[in-house]
Amino acid sequence: MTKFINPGLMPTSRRNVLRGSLLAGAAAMSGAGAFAARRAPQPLKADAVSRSLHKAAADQPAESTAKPADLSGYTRVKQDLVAPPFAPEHEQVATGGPKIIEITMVTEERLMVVDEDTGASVWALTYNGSVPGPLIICHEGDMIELTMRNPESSMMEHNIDFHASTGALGGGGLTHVYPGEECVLRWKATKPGCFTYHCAPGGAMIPYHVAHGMNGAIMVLPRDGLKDAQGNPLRYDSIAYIGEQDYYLPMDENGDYKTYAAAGDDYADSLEAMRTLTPTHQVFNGAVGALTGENALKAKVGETVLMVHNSCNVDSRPHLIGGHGNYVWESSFTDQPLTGMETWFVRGGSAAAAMYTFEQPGVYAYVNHNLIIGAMLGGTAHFVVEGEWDNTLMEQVVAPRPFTT
Ligand SMILES: [Cu+2]
Repeated sequence: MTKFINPGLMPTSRRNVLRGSLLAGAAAMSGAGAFAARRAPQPLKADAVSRSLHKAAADQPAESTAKPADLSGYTRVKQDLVAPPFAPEHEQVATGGPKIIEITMVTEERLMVVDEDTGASVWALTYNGSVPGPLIICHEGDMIELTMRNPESSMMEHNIDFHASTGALGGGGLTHVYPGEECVLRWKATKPGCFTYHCAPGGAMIPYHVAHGMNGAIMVLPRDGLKDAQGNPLRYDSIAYIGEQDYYLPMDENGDYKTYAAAGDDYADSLEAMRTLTPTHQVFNGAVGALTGENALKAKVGETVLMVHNSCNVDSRPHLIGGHGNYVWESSFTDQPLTGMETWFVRGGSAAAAMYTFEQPGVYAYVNHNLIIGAMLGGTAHFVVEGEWDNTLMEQVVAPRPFTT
């Protein structure tokens, strides 16, 4: 049955819209996509009329000539997602055949303190309550089957665009969920590497949601694991998952950060602040100090850490002060890794991985080496490393003392 879903544009069917075939192209990015036209993005809860329109469209019989996916040969497993900076349980080298990995995400809107010193706060838009959203890990050839739920208490619609996936705006066209709705999306991970994912409801709502924390990363490992340029296996002992988040928090005429009663109430003020392209904060894992002090990352001398760095919106230049990126994958895991890097690059709209084996104990600062961002906007994490000092690598031959000429 054909339904006129987006009056004034073109007749279509529910299934065509679900497949995202109408969403490809610039129109969708400007907010004029099929969903955006039918269910205009808005900061407040969907009104009754638009919700019933959506329900009516959902009741239409699906029309498609596409063949059902052949799922034979896949094993179903569940992956329990965990909050950053941790990684879910996973194998570095895949055993058995390809898997359908079932995950669940809840789109949670929550008030978060960004900087305790100034009282800056944000109604964060999140996947599973954290900024960044949880790290997902699979192997090339696996399928991700995501159940996404938007609680009835939410003020906004949400969706998800996986940069690692293929088609339908990265799944964004198939996953718009209003408060009280859920959806299931399955997609095949065909490209090994680290990739960002983010909410993309349409128009200015895309950067609004991303700049309110609604982004995260997936790591798609080669089935036989990571390798160096000669094909030798590279293994890590632990993962540190770091999400760089730029915030544009509105201030009042006195220069104090404004507070809002509910998610979305800051929409107009935020858009004005975002237009400056000048973040008030650029933090790791949601807030100033989220990965320093008591929250610092822990490691031991001899431990190999894989640092997975997600930056959905802004370019970043991570640097481990006192250490290096022994192996760095800014692009596909099938590309040869960069080696011995002092600073590496995370393109805004992507995620990258860097591997390092700690050789000295002490505190290492992992920073955005735009040091204005690292030191003044919040882009710093700390590794606290235990172990024995190696005087061959470094020794304080003379401690600071007065001198005479
Ligand atoms: Cu969203």
